[in-house]
This record gives sequence, C-alpha cells and structure tokens, in this order.
Amino acid sequence: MTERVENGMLREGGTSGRKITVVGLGYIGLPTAAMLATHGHTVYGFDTNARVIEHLEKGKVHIEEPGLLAFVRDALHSGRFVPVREVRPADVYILCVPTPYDSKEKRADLSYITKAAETIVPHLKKGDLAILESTVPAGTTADHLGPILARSGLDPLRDLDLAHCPETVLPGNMISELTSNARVIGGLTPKATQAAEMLYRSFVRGTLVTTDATTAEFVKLIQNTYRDVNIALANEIGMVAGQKGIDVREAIRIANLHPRVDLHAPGPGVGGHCIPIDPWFLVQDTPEARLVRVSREINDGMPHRVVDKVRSLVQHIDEPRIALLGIAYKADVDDVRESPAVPILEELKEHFGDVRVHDPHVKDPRFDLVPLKGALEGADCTVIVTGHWEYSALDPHKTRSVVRTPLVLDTRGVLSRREWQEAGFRFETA
Ligand code: SAJ
Repeated sequence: MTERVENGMLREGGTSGRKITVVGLGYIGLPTAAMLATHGHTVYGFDTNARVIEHLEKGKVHIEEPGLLAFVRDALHSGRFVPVREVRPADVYILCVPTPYDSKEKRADLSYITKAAETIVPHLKKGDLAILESTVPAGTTADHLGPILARSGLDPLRDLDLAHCPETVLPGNMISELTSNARVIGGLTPKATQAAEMLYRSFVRGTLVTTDATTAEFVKLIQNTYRDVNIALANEIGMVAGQKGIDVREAIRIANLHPRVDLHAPGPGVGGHCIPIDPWFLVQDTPEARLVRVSREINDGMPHRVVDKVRSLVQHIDEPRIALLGIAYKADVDDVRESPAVPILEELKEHFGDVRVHDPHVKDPRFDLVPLKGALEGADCTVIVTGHWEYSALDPHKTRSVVRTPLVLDTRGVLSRREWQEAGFRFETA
C-alpha cells in the first residue's frame, strides 16, 4: 500500500486497508465513505434514515452533488463500500452526523452525536480509532464524546484513540476538496492524533495539520465565524453604499485590490448548514462576545431588507406580480438549508398575492416551483436571490419581452447593470 504525504509525494508502507464504519451518510459522510473505499479500505456505511440505505442498495444517492453518484457507484462496485442497516464492528469509527442548532437556546444540539456514539459503544475494543467529523463547540470530543465511549468500559485516553477532524469541503465541489483540502486533525492524545493522521494520509493530498482535539474544534468554528462576520461587514457596507448611490460591488472589488483586504460579498443573507450556525457554537458559552452576535443579527436581518426593498420598488403598481429566482442558499446547489430565500419568500407572500418561484436545482415540493418562463411571465419585479449560473446567463432583451414591468432586483450581483439598463430595465441591488 502506498501512502500519500503532505507534499503530494507517495511513500511506501503506512496505513494498509482498514475496516471502517462511517456513521451518518449525509453530505459529508457519504462522499467520505466512498472516498475511503476507493482508497483501499473496507467501509461499512450506516445511517439511521432507512431511505438513505435503500437508495444506496439500488445504486442511487439521495444527495445532488456533482460527480457524487458516479463516485459512490464506483465505490459500491468495488465491493469495499457496504451500506448496512445496523452498525458493524470495525477498527475505525467515523461519526459524520449533523449537529443542529437549537434556535431557541442558540446552542449546539448534540443529540445526534450522543446517539451515534451510543451505537458504536457495544462494538468498541481496545486500540480502536474513533473520529468525530461533525462541527461542534470546542471541548465536545473531550467532554461529551469521550464520556459516552467510556461506557464501553474502555478508557478513551488510554484504550482508544479519539480524535476530531472537521470537514472543510465546499458543497458543489466536494469530491475534489475531500482529497485536496488541508485538514486539521486533533486527538485527545498525541497517539490518537497520529492514528487519525495516518488514516487521512491514505486519501488526503492536502496538508495535514495536527493539534489537540479542542483546538481543532475551535479552528473550524473561527473559520466559519470569520466568513459570517466578514459577510455582515459587506452587508453593512452595502447599506451605506446604497444610501450614497455607490455600487457596493464595484467599491469592494477595488478595495480588495489592496493585498491585505479581503471583503466578502454582500447578499440577501447567509444560508447553508454552517456559516449561519457555527458562530453560535463559538459564543454559546460566552455572553460577553458581542461582535459575533451583532454580525448574526445583521445577516439574519437581510431577508427582511430585501422584502422592504421589493415593497418600496413596487409600491405604485397595482397587484404586482413578483418573480423570485432562486430558493437554494447559494449558487448552483440544490440545498435549501437555512436559505435566506425561504424567509424572503414567506414574507413576500404576506404582502403580495402573486409570487412565483423558480429554481433550476431545487426539487423540493414545499416551494411550488414553476418553470423559469412561468415565473417571469407578466412579472412586475424580478428578484434574483440565488446566483445560479442560469440567472447570470439570462438575456435581458428576451426577459424584457416576457415580463410586464422591466424592473430587476439583483441581490447577488450576477447581472450586468449596463446590459440590463440598456435593455430598458430599472436595475436595483439590495
Ligand atoms: N455568502 C455571502 N457572501 C459571501 C460568501 C457567502 O453572502 O461573500 C453567503 C452564501 O450565499 C451562502 C452563505 O453565505 O448563503 C454561506 O456560503 P459559503 O459558500 O460561505 O459556505 P458553505 O456553507 O457553502 O460552505 C462553507 C465553506 N467554508 C468556507 O468556505 C470557510 C466550506 O469549506 C465548509 O466546509 C462548510 O462551510 C462547512 O461545513 O463549514
């Protein structure tokens, strides 16, 4: 077996194929399980959702992600990726379950981790490696997972190797990022760190950075908090720029030419399962942390600002018809988790009788989606909420011939102001 090392060169020896059980086959667990199987390991994939396993047994996947279906099928055909209906004993256990956020308490809900850990407890034996990949508040591996695994009668520090290795892949680009991204690996002991590092070296080409488990947990949270706070700053700058009649995107583009400035993009709010949630995990036990809370407030307030803008734009139109383009939380994905488009849609519906929604990627029946032409036909205000490539490719002249009022609100900066204005549109950004 060859082993990949940090500089991308191959080294002989090292981790030979291990027997691994992956608990939780969602956005991260499924590609990770398939990846391990295609790198010589035998992988049992378990999920409490029977539908996930049924899909896999039929050679299908329940997630839309470029390349994932073919990748998972290859792993299944190799015979080394085995979907299972009960947790199987293995030498390595990787927990990839969700850590939802309790929106009332503004805290991490660790119940899935608790249940996942409990399912592996009966199978644990001395020397096993257990890895938590789920994003968690700092200290969870040591103070929450460790004590549960100790119910096996084994000491998590001496008899087991227990580590945290947060995932960092970007939805839409998971397969390549799983191997190319740098990974942070933190064990409860140096031996655990080393054991986890050996495993990730079998498929990661990016740098492996080692630290302790609690620092690894903390690093993941501060990475995503950095993005959230930065986006909040961009959104606030957008508000000021709007008042001064400045094109915020043009201003940010120029500002970012400075080598030490990296302002993010303003938008209709922050969605997805990480960026709007992880900042809460960071500060949940620190009430005096203010900046992170204010940033969350700014970003959570963006959908309301978008709706306010639509209302003021159509105030003189009788019974306006609104075309809402995009329900996914970001461009070119089908994921609607925490999508700012959802509260925008709900609030628009409170004010307007005729809101038509289109999204080329989302298939969720909750949203009454219509074809693009159906959404644009007779529209008085076209609101771009998600920057899907299909929208950046919209032809302003053709769109002009379909809508009733040539008014577009581009919350993502995907359209060319000049081209749309030339086609006769009133062009607004949020
Ligand atoms: N957004 C903005 N302005 C920006 C960037 C993003 O409004 O400049 C919005 C997006 O539209 C979206 C939300 O923020 O609604 C989050 O998008 P994202 O692309 O920042 O984040 P995710 O949730 O798709 O993926 C992130 C990634 N983290 C980083 O880029 C640091 C990914 O690498 C992580 O694995 C993932 O979170 C995670 O699991 O934490």
